[in-house]
Amino acid sequence: MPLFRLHGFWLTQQRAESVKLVHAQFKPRRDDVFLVTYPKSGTTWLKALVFTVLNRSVHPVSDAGHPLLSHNPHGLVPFLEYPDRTMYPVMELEELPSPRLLSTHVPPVLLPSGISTLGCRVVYLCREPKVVLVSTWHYMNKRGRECWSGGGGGAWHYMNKVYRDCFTEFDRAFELFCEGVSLYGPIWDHYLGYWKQSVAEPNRVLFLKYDEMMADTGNHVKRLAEFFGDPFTVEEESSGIVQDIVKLCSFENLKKMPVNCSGVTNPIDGLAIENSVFFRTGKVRDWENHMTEETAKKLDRIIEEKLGGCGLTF
Ligand code: PAP
Repeated sequence: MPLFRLHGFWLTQQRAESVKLVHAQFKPRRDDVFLVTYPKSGTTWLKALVFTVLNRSVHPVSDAGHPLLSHNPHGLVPFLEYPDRTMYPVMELEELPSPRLLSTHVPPVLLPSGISTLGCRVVYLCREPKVVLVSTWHYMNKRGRECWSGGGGGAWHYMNKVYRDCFTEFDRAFELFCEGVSLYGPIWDHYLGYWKQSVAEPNRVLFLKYDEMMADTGNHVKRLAEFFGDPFTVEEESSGIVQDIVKLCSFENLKKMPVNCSGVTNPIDGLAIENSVFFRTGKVRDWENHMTEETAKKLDRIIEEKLGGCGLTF
């Protein structure tokens, strides 16, 4: 896929245009909350969890009309840079009422500067890099296949031909990833940028890991509520709300919901995406099915070296 470097990060031309527009035009508000991820690091899950925690008084978790029962999490927490901002103006975000819950995949250098100067809260979720690569590879292949079989416009035919040619070979995707060439990559610079921010400003930037969240989701739900200055009360805890949130947002529960089995979410680059593509296996060690121990060690070594003893490990 033709990628371009913007401030050290790889983006498609279309994505770069969108990101530049956001950088120039988006006006952060002090009470905005941003969910930030490298793609395929658990964005959908984080959106579900934070939306539910923050809106628990307006939308009780056990409510039969809870928005997560009828919406994919991406439909509840808009991205800054999607859909394509050359077609869907950044101004659309200005119409949202405060406090806004928004998300993005951009690295710190491409975030509108007001986000840090105003002190907006950021939750960053990262994931073991080998699994991110595997998840990305499946996603690209699936979307490419779907569009080839389902038809689509000229631009999509072009994009999908590119996906098909470049991404069906896992080995090639692995090589590129190791060179730092992937959408929003290098992944290590993305991780490092937010890691440093979380160390410098722990009350503003919360840094989470997918595997740890999977191992003890309940504790992470509590951490999120505390981070937003709205911890669960004793009454809430004894009512079992934390467990209810964990269950509502779990991979198994969301995956089987009709809206996520057959629905489509808001357009990315002008074309709707099937919600089911956001739910594949939700496993923590899925790389084992795709690479040998030796190959895995190669990427581990690169990641270790690039993170350079900053304290972030996988
Ligand atoms: P995005 O970055 O493209 O928006 P994102 O949600 O990060 O999507 O990627 C999807 C991954 O999150 C999938 O991982 P997999 O390919 O390894 O399976 C998907 O299964 C996983 N995922 C989606 N929802 C959940 C969830 N509720 N709990 C855990 N993992 C989830």
